[in-house]
Amino acid sequence: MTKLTSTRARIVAVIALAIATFGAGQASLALLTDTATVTNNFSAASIDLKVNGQNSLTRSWAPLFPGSPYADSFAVTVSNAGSAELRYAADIAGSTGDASWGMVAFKIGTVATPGDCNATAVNGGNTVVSGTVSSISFGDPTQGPQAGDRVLAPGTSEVLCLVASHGNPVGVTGAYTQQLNLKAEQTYSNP
Ligand SMILES: [Ca+2]
Repeated sequence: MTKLTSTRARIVAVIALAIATFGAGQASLALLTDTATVTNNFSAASIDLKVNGQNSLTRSWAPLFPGSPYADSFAVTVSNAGSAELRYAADIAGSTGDASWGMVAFKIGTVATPGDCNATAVNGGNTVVSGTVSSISFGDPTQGPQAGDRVLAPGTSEVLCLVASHGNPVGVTGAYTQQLNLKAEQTYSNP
């Protein structure tokens, strides 16, 4: 084969390949195609304890007049805004003030709605715990389930009704700041 003939043959081969490739491309445009997608989202579980929808709140109770009957109440909706079940306990560590407030009774009960919160409702069999303004707790924040721990499924809530009262609080003076600490933990695999 001469050199010219060889070159011509190579050119013909390249053109043939180009035509073949173009043809294949034309054929693929006629095929039906489709896709489907599975999006997999992963995340860690959460527990999220709220009081009246917040992480903390402050309530100024009615002022007390020494020697006059005292009673006031406050409803706190405790909720679990997380994705996993929790259990919680309560203590008043960190409270400060005049020790005379220890003679004022303090009760925690449960009621159906915040509007149901008053001393009569709590004393009517819905009491969770009875103590005083300066000494009250329920459950145990120690890891694991203990008597008095309260369980909240994810997305649920309950209304705690706090009641302070005294029939004749002679000798109660000054101020007292009670720090009611609600402490939650996951229940899953615990233990
Ligand atoms: Ca516990």
